Amino acid sequence: MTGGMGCAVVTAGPGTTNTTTGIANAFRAESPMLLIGGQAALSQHKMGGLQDLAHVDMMRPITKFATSVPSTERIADFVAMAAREAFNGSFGPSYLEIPRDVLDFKVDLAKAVIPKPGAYRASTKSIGDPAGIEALADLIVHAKKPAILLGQQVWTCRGSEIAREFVEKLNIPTYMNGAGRGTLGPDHPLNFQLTRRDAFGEADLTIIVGTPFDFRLGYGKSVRSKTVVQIDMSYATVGKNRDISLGLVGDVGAILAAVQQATTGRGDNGAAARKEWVASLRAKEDAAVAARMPKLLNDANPIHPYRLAYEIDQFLGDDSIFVGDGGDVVTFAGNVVRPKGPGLWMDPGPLGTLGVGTGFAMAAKLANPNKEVVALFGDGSFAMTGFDMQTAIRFKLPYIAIIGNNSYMNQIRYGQIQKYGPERGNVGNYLGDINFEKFADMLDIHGEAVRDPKEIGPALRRARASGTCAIVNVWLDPNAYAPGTENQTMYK
Ligand SMILES: Cc1ncc(C[n+]2csc(CCOP(=O)(O)OP(=O)(O)O)c2C)c(N)n1
Ligand SMILES: [Mg+2]
Repeated sequence: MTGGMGCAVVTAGPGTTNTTTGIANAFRAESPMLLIGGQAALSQHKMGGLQDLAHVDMMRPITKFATSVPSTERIADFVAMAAREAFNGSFGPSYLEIPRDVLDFKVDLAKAVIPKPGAYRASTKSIGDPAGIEALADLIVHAKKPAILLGQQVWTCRGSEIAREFVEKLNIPTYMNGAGRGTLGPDHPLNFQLTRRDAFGEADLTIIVGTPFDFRLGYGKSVRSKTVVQIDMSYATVGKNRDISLGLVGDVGAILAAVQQATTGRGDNGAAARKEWVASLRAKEDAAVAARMPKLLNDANPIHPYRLAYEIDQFLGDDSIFVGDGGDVVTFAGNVVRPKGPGLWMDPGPLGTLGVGTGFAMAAKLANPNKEVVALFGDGSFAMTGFDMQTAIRFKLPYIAIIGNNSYMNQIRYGQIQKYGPERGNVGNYLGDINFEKFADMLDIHGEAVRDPKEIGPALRRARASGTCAIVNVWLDPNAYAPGTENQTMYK
């Protein structure tokens, strides 16, 4: 959200265990952050002190760096070390445990190691091997049917503008995922969404930028073109799960800028020869959008989740930050809701952590006081952390919580029905009909329930007008499932 390192300070024991899911989420999502936790005094090490636990062992597999600080003189030095590690390769979380006596002890300033801000680590804006830059420029100039996928590192590196210029100058059809969404606005002529399978099958060159070959790309299998180039901040990610024709490691924005520079002066960079390719994909994309439109405009009652997703897409302003936190309902929204610009999309990420929405919404508002935050929750997901809305109210961080309420944990229910038969679908997944709008009364904020699809838009506008935190509880058809859920793509 800020581009810099987030920092959280928590107590030892349960304070630290409470952060594990958040830290694990940051680890998979490559978010730079520093967690500082307490520990019993070193003088009572392993004696059974209050809140004593093996925190460092616990944090090691879910951080890039985890250690205990051995002395007061070295605290600042360890903070610098942890920060350096958080920005090493693809970003991520670091953890420091500071025992109570190390924290309380006073030392002579002259004896302390205190790295200077700005002087303790190098720039991360590396372009990697210059030969790789030339090689990719060469491939692009000669490609007749290239396609590109812009992943979240484009946003992490704050390379959104560079990426937009890159695809525009080189005329390359563009797909986006994760926090890379919004790099091109919804109406940009090179923004494609529904034709990725066609494009990655037919392309003579596919460039994957800042997103791993993980489950979201069928571990690389969904990229079927002959020439595949991968650009990533992490050396360990490039070439993992599938062979590549060329790999480039460094800051993805700096690399795209250097490659574009290397293509300039080489005729028209091949851009004109790609017109037909772009037009043929555009025709397919338009046809797919038109074929889907009746589903989005569905005015059935109970409300179809596609209709809710469509109404949210229409509702979002140019600056609205969209947060998705749910199962099936967010899978529906994933293909319909389009952020209007870069940095306006937050989702559970590759760890798939439900319950992130409330914290994400607060963080988004804290980092962007002038932007509206709109969060879509499943009813199950809202129930996990929704109560913390009172924290948002206390800190004056308003956001609109839309609950796609189908009374079930539907994404899991679907899988259970498939595996164990219809009579077992509800086991563990039925949540009941919860009138979440009444929670708004308790908090003294705006809340309402919606059962008529035509009322979604007006209800969202009333929530916006309230200026406070608001809850819009939208009752959905529990027997509609997203195509992604039906195909169980998250497991493939
Ligand atoms: C913290 C966490 N717990 C459980 C899961 C597994 N899970 C994935 S989707 C889902 C259903 C969530 O229900 P809801 O938020 O109501 O969304 P729906 O599928 O009904 O739209 C669950 C439990 C998860 N991803 N994260
Ligand atoms: Mg649900």
